[in-house]
Amino acid sequence: SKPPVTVAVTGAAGAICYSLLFRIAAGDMLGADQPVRLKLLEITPALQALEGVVMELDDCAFDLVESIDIGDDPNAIFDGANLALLVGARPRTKGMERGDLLEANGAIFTAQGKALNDHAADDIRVLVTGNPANTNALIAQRNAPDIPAERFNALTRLDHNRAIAQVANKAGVPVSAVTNMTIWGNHSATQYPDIFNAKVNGEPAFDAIGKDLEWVESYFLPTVQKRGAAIIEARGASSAASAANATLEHARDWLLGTPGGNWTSAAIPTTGAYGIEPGVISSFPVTEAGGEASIVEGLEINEFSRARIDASVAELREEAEAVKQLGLI
Ligand code: NAX
Repeated sequence: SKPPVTVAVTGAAGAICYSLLFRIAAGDMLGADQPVRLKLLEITPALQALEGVVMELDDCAFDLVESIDIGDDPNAIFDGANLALLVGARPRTKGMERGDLLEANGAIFTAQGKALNDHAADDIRVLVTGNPANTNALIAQRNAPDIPAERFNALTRLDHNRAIAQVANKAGVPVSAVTNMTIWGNHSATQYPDIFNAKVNGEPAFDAIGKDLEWVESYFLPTVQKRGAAIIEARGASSAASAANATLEHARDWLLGTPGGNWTSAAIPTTGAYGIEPGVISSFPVTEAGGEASIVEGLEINEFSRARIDASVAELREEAEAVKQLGLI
């Protein structure tokens, strides 16, 4: 059988991981023939709860799981990791300003970036789900100078999947008919889901929704941008199973490849493509194979899209500037 892949996951006792870990262990991420070693990081007060999660993983007797280690030291947990899924983060609590949030997460992601730099395997790939995901990924990246910069991604796949679901519903087609969706920019309310380059049954998605610009502007964009808040409102808790699914799909496509003729959305270090200068981690349309992502170049960006992409990238630059001022990068 194949040699095992070592997967480190942070925030392992949290809500997203309560779904994510079981699906990784079942083979949904790396395949039904790929054994995994799980290394799970939590903060000290959550280790007892994590022990309970591990008891449940044990009780599934997943054939693919070779070992499970837990701990509160990132240096030990990231040791030998081939893939790190950074899900744990400090949530925004009442009265917390944006600067406080960036600072609290800065402490986490500087330490984790350094630990990855010093201990992860040479082929390490790092995906940040914990919010503010793009800027947390930037902080980790800048604190890991020995790891190639493009190995740090942030999650916008949930936004991507949400956008597909909305277009499918409007066009009256199954989700499988919707392809070539793109989320541009930040995983925040400024993100831009691009219907103009998306397709429905291979034809322009904008045509398939009856060229209804009013729907795009007043319903589609805000629904995708504010979906997280709508889930909290309805469920009384933030999206967990769908966020776990998106994290898993991002990692799967990154390592195993995107299907031909389609692309996905991933927040990756900017390269200058589409006039977006290096220095932030922004979402793009990407094709992937064997752990490498390439931006899909040459898509037409209309004026409506351009303004919104630029606004979201401007927000990313503000966040990067704020963490620079705090001395985190
Ligand atoms: P939970 O609060 O249920 O779990 C987070 C866990 O992380 C907790 O158990 C906590 O103890 C742990 N943790 C905190 N600091 C840590 C550290 N330094 N090292 C290791 N573990 C640490 O949150 P959950 O619902 O699982 O969400 C996790 C993160 O995902 C949050 O930051 C959330 O905002 C973010 N999300 C990102 C999404 C995206 O699309 N990028 C969507 C879903 C979600 O909102």
